[in-house]
Amino acid sequence: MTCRSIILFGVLALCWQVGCKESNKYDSYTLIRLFPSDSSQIEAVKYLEEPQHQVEFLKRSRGFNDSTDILVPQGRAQLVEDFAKSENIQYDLKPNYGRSFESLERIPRRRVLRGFNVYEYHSYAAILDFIDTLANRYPNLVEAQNIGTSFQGRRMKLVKISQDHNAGNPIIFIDAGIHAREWVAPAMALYLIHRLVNDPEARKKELSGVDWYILPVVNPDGYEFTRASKSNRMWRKTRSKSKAYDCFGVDGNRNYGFKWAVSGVSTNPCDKETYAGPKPFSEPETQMVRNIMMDNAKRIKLYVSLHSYGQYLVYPWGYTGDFVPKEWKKLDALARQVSDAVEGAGGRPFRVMSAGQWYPAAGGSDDFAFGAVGVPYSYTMELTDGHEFLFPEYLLRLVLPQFYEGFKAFGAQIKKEFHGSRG
Ligand code: 0X9
Ligand code: ZN
Repeated sequence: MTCRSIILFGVLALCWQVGCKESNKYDSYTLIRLFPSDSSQIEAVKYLEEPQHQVEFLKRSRGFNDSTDILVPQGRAQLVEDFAKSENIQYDLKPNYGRSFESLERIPRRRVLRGFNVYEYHSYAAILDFIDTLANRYPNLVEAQNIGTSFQGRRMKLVKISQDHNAGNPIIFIDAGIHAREWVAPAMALYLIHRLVNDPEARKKELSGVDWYILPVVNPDGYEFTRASKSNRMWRKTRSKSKAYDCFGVDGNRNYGFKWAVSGVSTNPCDKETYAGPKPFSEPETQMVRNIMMDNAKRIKLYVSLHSYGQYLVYPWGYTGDFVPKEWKKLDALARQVSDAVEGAGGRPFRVMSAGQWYPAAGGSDDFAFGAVGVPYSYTMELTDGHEFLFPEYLLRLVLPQFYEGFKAFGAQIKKEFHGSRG
């Protein structure tokens, strides 16, 4: 080892232990929460979506008791404030937003001796390890199916939990983490796996007559990217490389092949948020989810895509807010049952509506499952509200068990309606 490499190694080791100051472009950004209260104010806020304002939209509001949250670079916050004042829109501010990014949660911890703590955020390698360990320990209950590799070559595994894989039971298919920065979604999927496998009650109820297929991280490349540095923490898309431009990533939830790109998408590969991709299913990650759906089309009775944040539970259509499917009452009623169950466990209720009534955006997995595959119940679940995408790790212990009650309600309905009905 040369003298220089010894010093470098020493510095890295020290950083690993005490944490080093990492430059983060979001340190100087301001989080602005706008509270538009009627449709004309909601309409006015759309003006900020024009690219010259350099505003990043974290969450859109429908106007009732909810905020539109945006991140604004240094020097532009005043313009947005002036705009809000001129439109009479209430707002609040959080300057130096990036300073609140927690770095500890990304430091690899020594987990080998402690096992896998479901109330922590994990690396993708640790997640795969957890899945393999369960599949080895409970071979009759858990199957880890290899479904392919991500753009950057990460292995993807579908976790199939069933007391009888040959019984042809109705399937509940859950995925999470299509959006890289929404860390609480994979955490929920992993907690769900943990409860279904380790809670003896689940074998008597949730797993009796119903199979659960869970894909905990749809976009592992993006997920690992958000873990790599603080300035990557707000990444949303995949990490594929655009052929024509020097830009990366597609919004996986605009990439599904049903009414692709008809609303709420960007056609610019360099757009940070909602680029729909060069064509439907351009991404290996969305192709894999599509294949799971198509291969099990007859048996999947419920599909839930886990996202964060905003505490919304929305159903098709997402591509339009002008109308809802004729089955909307059933979709709406089950969503309300789930919301009630979560509230009954001390959690916050969900805002229930069609996705398009929240804001229209085409190419979502929920619309594809419902419209193209024929899954009778299909939802996008936006977990948590407050803390934006930075939901603190210490609160997982509180909210994950509350959300689990919602999944029990989902399970009960699917069993009641479809068990024994065969397709
Ligand atoms: O915009 C999205 O993809 C989802 N919200 S998020 O903040 N997690 O990005 C909502 C998707 C709802 N479904 C459809 N629009 N199809
Ligand atoms: Zn999302």
